[in-house]
Amino acid sequence: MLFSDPVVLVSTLSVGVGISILAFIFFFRKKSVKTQTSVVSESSKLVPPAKDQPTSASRVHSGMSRTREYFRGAFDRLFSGSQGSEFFSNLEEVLLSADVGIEYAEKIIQKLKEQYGLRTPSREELKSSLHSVLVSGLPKGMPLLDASSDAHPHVVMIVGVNGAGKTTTIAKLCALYRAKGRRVLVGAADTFRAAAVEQLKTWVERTGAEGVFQKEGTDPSAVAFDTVAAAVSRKVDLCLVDTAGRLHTKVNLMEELKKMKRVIAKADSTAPHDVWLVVDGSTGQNALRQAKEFHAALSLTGVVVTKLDGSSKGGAVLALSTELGIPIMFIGVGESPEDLVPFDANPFVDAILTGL
Ligand SMILES: Nc1nc2c(ncn2[C@@H]2O[C@H](COP(=O)(O)OP(=O)(O)OP(=O)(O)O)[C@@H](O)[C@H]2O)c(=O)[nH]1
Ligand SMILES: [Mg+2]
Repeated sequence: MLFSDPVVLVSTLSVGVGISILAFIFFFRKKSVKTQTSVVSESSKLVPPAKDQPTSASRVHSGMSRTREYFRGAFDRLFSGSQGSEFFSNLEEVLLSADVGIEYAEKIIQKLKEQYGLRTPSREELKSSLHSVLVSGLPKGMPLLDASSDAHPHVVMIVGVNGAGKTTTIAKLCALYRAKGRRVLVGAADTFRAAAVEQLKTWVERTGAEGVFQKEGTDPSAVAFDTVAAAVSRKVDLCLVDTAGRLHTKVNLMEELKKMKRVIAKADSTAPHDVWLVVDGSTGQNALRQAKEFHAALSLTGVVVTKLDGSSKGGAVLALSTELGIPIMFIGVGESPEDLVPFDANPFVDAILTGL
């Protein structure tokens, strides 16, 4: 017999057992892979619906990350050496580098010195004192313009130098007010570039707003007049007039905008109800200079500060609101439509000082 030889028997048995073990392992590996796959697909059915959209405060928090990082690094250096009056002059440098502006930086240091004398505060103390000084120096958040209860239509002229973010801000405002169910009409009074009109048209269509668009080269004031006249006759809630940011000279730009403001009043004697300046927050002291010039020419009623997400100089917002005395209406902290957030002092200062 084949198995009469014990050696053959043992080796045959071992081969058999080996094959069985391999088959066993193979079977169960396959099964466990299968099981795993099915668990993954089962559990994917259980994934909760997409989380709520980030809140305004969390958008501001992530948008302000560069400014926050700047302050964290600067505080590390500040607390690794200097004491007393040298500490305060170093702190003033830190504030100036964040574009807080000289006048406001001096005021902040003055208040801190009153509180601490020549004693050097601890990091925690400084953080909490700065928080209260900054929040108390900033105007409280403006109530969000409720376009439904105001004058109909509420006309806002949007002005600013080229590239500041005017058209993008208008697109974001369309998204914001359309989401609140308001009827919004936009006028493309930047007729110097065909691309500018097209850019606005796309957003108007995407958000379900309405628009007045005319040929490139049309007199911008004529477009503004037609826009406001259409807004009045259609009884929309909010009317936004986009303007050009670049003309041959700055004098031309200001004169054109002043003329437009006068012409808008011919279509509705109470309009424009607001003139908002859009400034690029990453340009720091330049933004402040621009704001002063535009304010002198057009009597601004509000400022929108954009591109804070791309900058470590978020202090410009502090300089703008404290030195000009014009309310900051919105801040832009990113490129998506929801990244235009009504300005509010508390979450803004929190976003800069958290984790210091
Ligand atoms: N990261 C970031 N980018 C922004 C923000 N706001 C605007 N931008 C970008 O800035 C650029 C210029 O924006 P526009 O809205 O075209 O600027 P404008 O003021 O209308 O410019 P002109 O029409 O040339 O006068 C675009 O690439 C926008 O996407 C913001 O808050 N964050
Ligand atoms: Mg534009």
